[in-house]
Amino acid sequence: VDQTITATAAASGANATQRFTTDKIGGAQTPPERVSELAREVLASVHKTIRDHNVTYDEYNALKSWLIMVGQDGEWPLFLDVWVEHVVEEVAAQSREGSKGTIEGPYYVPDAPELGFESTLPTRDNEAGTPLLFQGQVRGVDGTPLPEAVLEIWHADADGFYSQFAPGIPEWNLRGTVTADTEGRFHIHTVKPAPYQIPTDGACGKLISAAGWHPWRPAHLHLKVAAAGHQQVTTQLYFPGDSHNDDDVANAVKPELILAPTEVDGGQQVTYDFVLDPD
Ligand code: MBD
Ligand code: FE
Repeated sequence: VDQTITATAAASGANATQRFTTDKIGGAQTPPERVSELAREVLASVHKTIRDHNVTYDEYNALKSWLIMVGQDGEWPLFLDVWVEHVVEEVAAQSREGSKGTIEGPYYVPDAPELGFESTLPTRDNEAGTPLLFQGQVRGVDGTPLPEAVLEIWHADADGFYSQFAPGIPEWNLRGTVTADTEGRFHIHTVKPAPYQIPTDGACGKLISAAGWHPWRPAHLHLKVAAAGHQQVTTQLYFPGDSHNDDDVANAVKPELILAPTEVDGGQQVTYDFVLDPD
């Protein structure tokens, strides 16, 4: 597939920046005292690093030009979701007892095609990858099934690319909004995603190579699971044996999120149940 040739950091960064500004801006106003305290502390930790390491003017200018490049490449969503979001998620989830969640990442798109409780995600003819049946049940913390729970699911294809962010993939490929049955059950047919490599030709890639890190995330399914009267959980599910489950560049793997698929005729099958906290 020639996506590997045409997918660029700047193009997927521009798409992710556009998505973010459309979907996520306009939350509650942060009071000035809190802005002041948080900004002061972040700046103080930068100042401390400079003093502790005798940072030079050359290094300061390298940082400045790299920050400019992050913006030019549209990689602020990627940079923040890879290196910062996992701690925001950790803090946000502190008081929840239902299913573990993890970060959303930069590639969620709302309003994916609506599908029934037993369905196949939009795929191309001859979509590459091992067929996967992902099924389970959504329940409350007391074990009650949650009828008509809604599962939004999105994931990369077998080349590691996301529709609407990499070029040449149909708009809603491997994205869907699945409504569970009256017992909260769902059966979703898709293909296994490939491990994801964050773009190496943009600012984030430059940081990774300059620091001698690696750009990989383990293969994963993204989900948002919601039901009336319950808190939505945003999560990702991973596959056993992926070498990056232990060193995800985005630090978003938790043991509870690793699936246990079995081999079946023509592919793999896995059951994973979700538990949602009340509102
Ligand atoms: C991804 O696919 C992803 O899920 C995250 C968190 C960051 C970058 C790419
Ligand atoms: Fe992802």
